[in-house]
Amino acid sequence: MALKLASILGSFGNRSDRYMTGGYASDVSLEGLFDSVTRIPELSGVELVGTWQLTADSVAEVREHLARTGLQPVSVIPDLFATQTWGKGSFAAHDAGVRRAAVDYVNEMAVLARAIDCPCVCIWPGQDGYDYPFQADYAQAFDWFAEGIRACAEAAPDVRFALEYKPKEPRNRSFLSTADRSTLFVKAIGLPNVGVTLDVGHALEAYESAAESVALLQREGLLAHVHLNDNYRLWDDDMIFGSVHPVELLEFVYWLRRTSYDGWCSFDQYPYREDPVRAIGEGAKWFRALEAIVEASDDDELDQLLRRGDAAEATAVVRRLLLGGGGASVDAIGAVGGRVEGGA
Ligand SMILES: [Mn+2]
Repeated sequence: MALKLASILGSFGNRSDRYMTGGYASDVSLEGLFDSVTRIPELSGVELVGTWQLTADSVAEVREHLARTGLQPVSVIPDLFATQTWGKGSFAAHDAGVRRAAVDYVNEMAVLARAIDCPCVCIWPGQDGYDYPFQADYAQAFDWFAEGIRACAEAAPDVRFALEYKPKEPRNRSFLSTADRSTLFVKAIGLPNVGVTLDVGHALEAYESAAESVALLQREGLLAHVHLNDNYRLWDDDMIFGSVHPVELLEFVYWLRRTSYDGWCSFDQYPYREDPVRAIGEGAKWFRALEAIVEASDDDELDQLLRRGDAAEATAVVRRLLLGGGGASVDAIGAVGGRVEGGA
């Protein structure tokens, strides 16, 4: 079964950074954004960001475009990062008024999500973190953050809240930084409709094995949403999925399948200088290609591979899966594995 693929809608619009503040392209209308997504046949869903695409004023127009294109609303991402109110934090801001405003705003976004029949609110608390030593009371911030998310999740028990971790940027250090810490946060919140968004690029940047993070989050029943991209590991480059780390991403896709993940996988690429339809379309082809390799592989063989834990055999199997018959044959690998198996 192929996993459902979507994209963040704004990636098809103008893209800016702190140098090219006006953006590398031109602004695109909501209609144009939706039309771009329909040009990638692998995609069947979209994610909408508050302020930029989904507000009380735009909800009727969004509904029209969803109906017109047949695209599914996958998640709504409250804008907790691009509005000046949140410049020094949202759920974990020092200012109690800002913390209350974050809860109120996310409550409103849950209502808008319902209004477009979207089951998930993906919370990326990008401004909740710190930049300098002695700037944050870490224990207090943890409690503030958990209290705020708990209030939102209790107010909308029919909506799934997926917390997206990222080690840094825009803050030098984020509070919600890793899969492990996200697990701690979600367990402290203790509500069934709160889970985790695994952005594969954020996992790489956090020096995680994205596959291991899938395994951990699925073991805890917490994997609620997935974002797809790639990077060079030092920064959230948001590059074409598969372009830099095909071996690790093969393992990542394998573990999505092995743990029976059946949620959405949504592209969170940010093609600064590339044509978005081509760049995100290429990511979709990489995902489907890796998925096809996993589909065609022998489940028992890979089970046994993991059981044996033999490094050279593991790389030989990866080489064969990715590069085909030019590598070691299955039989040759089996001979190595067979010898080890006797002692296991
Ligand atoms: Mn993301």
